[in-house]
Amino acid sequence: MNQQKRILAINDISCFGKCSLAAAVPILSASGIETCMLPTAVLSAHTAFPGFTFRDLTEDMPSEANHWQEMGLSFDGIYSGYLGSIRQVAYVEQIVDTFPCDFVLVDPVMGDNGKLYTGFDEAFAKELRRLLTRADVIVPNVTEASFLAGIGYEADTHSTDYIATVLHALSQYTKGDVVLTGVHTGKDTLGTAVFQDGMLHVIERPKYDVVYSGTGDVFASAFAGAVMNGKDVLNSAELASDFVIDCIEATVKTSGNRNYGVNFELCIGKLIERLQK
Ligand code: PXL
Repeated sequence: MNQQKRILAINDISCFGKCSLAAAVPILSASGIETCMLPTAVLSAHTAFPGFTFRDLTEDMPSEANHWQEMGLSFDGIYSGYLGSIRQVAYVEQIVDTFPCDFVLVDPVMGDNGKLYTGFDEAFAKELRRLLTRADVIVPNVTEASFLAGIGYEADTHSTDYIATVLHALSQYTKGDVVLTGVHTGKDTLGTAVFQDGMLHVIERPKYDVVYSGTGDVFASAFAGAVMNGKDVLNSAELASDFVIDCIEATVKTSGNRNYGVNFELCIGKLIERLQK
């Protein structure tokens, strides 16, 4: 019998830009987890690059899931990220209902720095809320959390009151734990707020002047890998925060363009070490 854990990763293929499945698959592999992929769209490059091509794969999703069902496939975890159309929310819900598993992770990919990414709007945010009810853990950044909660985005430093208000509002929509990334805890610090079993923990790390795209996907993938290896939500969020910092430090040394993402490939060895601790 194959005892290796298997996760279903629902995300796009951005052919260039080191995000989505291009980050999830190698990071989950390094974590010892088999990944079954459900691509939501194929883009020439992620949407921060003007002129990107976009092939919507919504129509393929139900037949792919049907085939897995016919094959008798099962998953230990399901991890959803960037969805290519509003209709995909309902398909992901069906998939979660069809393939019961121990761990459903929803990364409500929609925006960052107070703005929605190209292609998303408030209607999408409202639809995506439904998926939160099926999640064991959600990993929004502060922008995504504010759109989901229907609360204005606070720029600059995020006060403890603001974070508590957002988490409280989100708790209407999910019973799962919330791992809130990109919290500006201070001038020189960046935090991750973990709301686990009613308790709030804040993981604080040094802030870098540079902001790279795709770090949310790197975080969520490392987090998923750690949970699938039996670590609890808080330890997994700490591991993922430290891994993102490893990646940023490696990137600052080797590249400059923020849209090119982080050089996580150079840090895979460190990820494996962190998982073994
Ligand atoms: O990293 C988030 C992300 C995922 N997928 C696509 C994106 C983005 C962010 O811009 O454009 C296609």
